[in-house]
Amino acid sequence: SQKIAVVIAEKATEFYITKVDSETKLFTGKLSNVKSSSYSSRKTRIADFSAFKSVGEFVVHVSQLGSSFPFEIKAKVHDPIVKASLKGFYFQRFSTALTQNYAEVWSRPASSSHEKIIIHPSAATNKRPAGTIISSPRGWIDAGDYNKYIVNSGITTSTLLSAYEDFPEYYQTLNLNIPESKNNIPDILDEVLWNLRWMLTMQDPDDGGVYHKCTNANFDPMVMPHQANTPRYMVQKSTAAALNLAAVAAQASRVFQTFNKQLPGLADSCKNVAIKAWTWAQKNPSVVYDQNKMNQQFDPDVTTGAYGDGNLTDEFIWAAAELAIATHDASYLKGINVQPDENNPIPSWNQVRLLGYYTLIKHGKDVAGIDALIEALKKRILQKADDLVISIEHQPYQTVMGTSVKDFEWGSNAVAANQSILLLKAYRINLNEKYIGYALSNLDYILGRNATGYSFVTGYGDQTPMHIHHRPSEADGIKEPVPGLLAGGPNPGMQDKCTYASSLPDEAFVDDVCSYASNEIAINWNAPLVYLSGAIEVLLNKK
Ligand code: 9MR
Ligand code: 9MR
Repeated sequence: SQKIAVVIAEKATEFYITKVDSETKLFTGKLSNVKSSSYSSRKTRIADFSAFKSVGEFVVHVSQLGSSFPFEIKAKVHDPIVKASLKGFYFQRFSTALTQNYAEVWSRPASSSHEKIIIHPSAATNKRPAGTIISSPRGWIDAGDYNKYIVNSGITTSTLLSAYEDFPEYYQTLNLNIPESKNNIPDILDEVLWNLRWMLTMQDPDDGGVYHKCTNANFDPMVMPHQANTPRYMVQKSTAAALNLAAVAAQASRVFQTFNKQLPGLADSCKNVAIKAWTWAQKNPSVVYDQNKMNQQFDPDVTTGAYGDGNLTDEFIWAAAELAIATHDASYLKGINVQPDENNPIPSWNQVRLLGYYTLIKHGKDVAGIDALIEALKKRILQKADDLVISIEHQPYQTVMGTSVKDFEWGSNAVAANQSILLLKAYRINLNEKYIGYALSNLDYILGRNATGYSFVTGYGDQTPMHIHHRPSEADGIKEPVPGLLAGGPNPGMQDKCTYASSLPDEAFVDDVCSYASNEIAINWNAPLVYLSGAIEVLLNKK
């Protein structure tokens, strides 16, 4: 595939490549014309050595300027990233001990604090009055904190399920060395099950409503999971939570159908859960989670992540799409405006419209009467993909990421990964290989071809975050952070008010544990990295 390096210098004109400990020039090339950044005074030139095809470890040099970090050219070069980013989910598991044979130096004791969850007054019903104790174990902790939020779990779990659905042969062979590796279910699905089983506990079996989150009142201090023992609550049901569970449970029912032997009844119960959650949302279409308002009404106040979202039209589209496919019943789409329009934001925890579109495009042929809709959706996705890449030639790092200043938000690295997923979905529609190259540009961005020079995946790269905002990594006494976790990335919002070396949109990142706005990790950021790196592995090896 394309091999390029970015040289930050206006004057240089040539580059060459050597082995790591050698001066023999193996390849010489001319640098491109100057590219300017729209965010800083930085000028770059591109060293393109795609024509150099030797396998090995090399360095790029520019006379009088310096040398790159060593890098490898070989087949399956992203395979370690796929495995590590998936294994990152194992490290986020709650309620279980991580033992040395799977977790190496990052082993840790189990925590039982999610086995006794108190119904918060905001979530009280006749059958489950405030103070009732229920159990809600398992699941992945959201991020650097020890709480579990249905909304963010939704897109995360769905993205991993989609990675499997889109590339099943690849994931069937992937061994992550997790406790379930020897069962006859692909490891990626075993990992999904750890969270799915938790998500199912978030539904009130009585009315089908879904609690927004399972959380303590205030964020824990920087301690290990088994030391985080303040009371945990089930907080207020919300429409967003119901629709997230409806969508994920419907998708899970489809995926686990073929594993009915290993997991008897799971697919059917997921379908029932999805329908019940959907029915609740139909009856309660606008129960927004507004944490401030809730705190005015109920005690104790809850100050952890809100994942509040005032606009639920996209959640309805996503859940309706998943249910229509899971039940082969197009009537779920009735009464909802599924028609594509101009407004198709890149997926994130509060923008899930495209997740519904991806599913309809892939599986819609199973449902009668929606052919015209699917054609319209395909056109929209292709249009969106073409819009994303329109100015890539002029970009200083030659990445799709960063063409708009809006890309640099809290968790910007997930914006990059989700842009690439969109590009790969476009590739699946018309098989135009240019989209694979564009998608790869953002994987390169995440792994170091960006204005900070950081590879944002812990443990992978020569310059990679050492001080992520992640309680286990901070409290375990091990120098290296838990590996395979994706830091948030540049975020000029700098909401944490830490000291950053730069506030420029593409450079506002600091490798400091203080910085939860640029250097936390989160499950909804790791999942699209799994999808992207896995897809790239599959698609480049096919060529
Ligand atoms: O650790 C918390 C992190 O997981 C959240 O993303 C972040 C924003 O909600 O908040 C962090 O907690 C901080 C709190 O908001 C303010 N006091 C300091 C806490 C972290 O050190
Ligand atoms: O990723 C979330 C980001 O979009 C929000 O702007 C931010 C503030 O509400 O919260 C982020 O999510 C955090 C969550 O609230 C608590 N756990 C850590 C998450 C990642 O920082």
